[in-house]
Amino acid sequence: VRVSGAELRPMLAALVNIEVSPRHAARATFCGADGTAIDDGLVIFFPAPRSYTGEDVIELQAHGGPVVLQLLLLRCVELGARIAKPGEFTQRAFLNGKIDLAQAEGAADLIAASTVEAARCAVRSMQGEFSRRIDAMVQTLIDLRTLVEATLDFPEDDVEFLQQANASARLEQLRAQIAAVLGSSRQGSLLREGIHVVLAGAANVGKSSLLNRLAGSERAIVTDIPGTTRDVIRETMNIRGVPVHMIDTAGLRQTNDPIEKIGISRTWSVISDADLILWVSDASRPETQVVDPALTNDLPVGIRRLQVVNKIDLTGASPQTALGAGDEVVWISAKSGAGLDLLKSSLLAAVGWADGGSEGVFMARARHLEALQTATHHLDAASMRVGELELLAEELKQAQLALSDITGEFTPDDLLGKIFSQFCIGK
Ligand SMILES: Nc1nc2c(ncn2[C@@H]2O[C@H](COP(=O)(O)OP(=O)(O)OP(=O)(O)O)[C@@H](O)[C@H]2O)c(=O)[nH]1
Ligand SMILES: [Mg+2]
Repeated sequence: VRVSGAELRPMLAALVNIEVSPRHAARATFCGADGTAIDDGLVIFFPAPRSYTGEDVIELQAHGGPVVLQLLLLRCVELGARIAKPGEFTQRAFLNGKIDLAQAEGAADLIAASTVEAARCAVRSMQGEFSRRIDAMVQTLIDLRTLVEATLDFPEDDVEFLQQANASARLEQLRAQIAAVLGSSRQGSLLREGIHVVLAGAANVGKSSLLNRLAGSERAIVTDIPGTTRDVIRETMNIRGVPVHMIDTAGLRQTNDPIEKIGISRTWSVISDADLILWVSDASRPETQVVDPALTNDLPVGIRRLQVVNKIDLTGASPQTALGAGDEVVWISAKSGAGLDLLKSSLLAAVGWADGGSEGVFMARARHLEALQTATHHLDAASMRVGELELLAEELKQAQLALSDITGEFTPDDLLGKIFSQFCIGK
């Protein structure tokens, strides 16, 4: 049980039966209002400002069990506390200047991480690595702006002054830096959100078999009867550290079966939300390899496709990848497992995951990517305006504002509310 607030010493004195020295764990009896013992455990007191939230913090470690913890919580409430809102501890840490917004988000992402790689990236953001990169760019921007504004104030020195100060070169350097951070952040956002992959194709080609093989469990029913899968089946798996939400669907074919028809219409609806479609076909039935033209024509832009030719054990073909007409093609056997490593590599490459592990990758959220893109856009404009000082000054200013958004220097309250409400209670 964790309590944070101003002046918690009186509460501490009422809660435990001993004197507690700051930041030392001590064994204590947790006392009820009438002095009876609620539990026997560890207490740690962090006086302000050296605590997670920057306020006085009391941490009680009890034996657990819902009733004991409930009693302990009620006792704290009796002594003046209230139940925390989701993310409120971290929100206070942010408001008291202990961490910046990107670090707070790193904490939430660490808690929610679903793979080891994702956790590693999140902890780096939480410890401020991402923020430091952003802050360094903001600092460069401030320096550049100071130069430009000074030149504006003393027009007689004008452009030569800027040239002497190497303004263009510094601007170019900054653009390279932001491009690098944006690249690492895109990788990180894959780790955070996971990739949505849909298995689609004709009936009986082995979509469900492939799902089972990749998931390492008999998740979906497999039979030799075409039209086996009807409902959409979802399974989250970890492919080389990247969370992949794999969706198995009903095989697309003409049918009069009313249940299968519903399944096929569900297939179409999940296809439109995917990041990547694996179009599965049967090596021994070439007609299944023709990608449904409806799929090509009606797909929303931005959804990538990979063709997977399955059942190569039947034809004796060897596992390989090649560029077909537009799409990359991978030959595999869900039955023998041949070609699966190739498929995993192609799948990750198709969504932009650079296979080099998570080193240097930042756990970015959509709002970070947006801010980085906005800043890039203004810096691009700035680099074409080096001769027009007023416009240059304005573009640099906008770029700085966009970047500062990431660490939360000027973040509006409603956005803060939204960010912290996504945390769990007690964090
Ligand atoms: N020889 C061989 N058979 C396979 C392979 N993959 C799947 N099969 C067989 O193909 C048949 C259909 O497999 P499923 O995984 O149910 O195919 P599906 O595409 O999900 O079929 P629907 O759900 O009906 O659309 C089953 O008998 C599988 O055992 C493979 O790589 N090699
Ligand atoms: Mg199936």
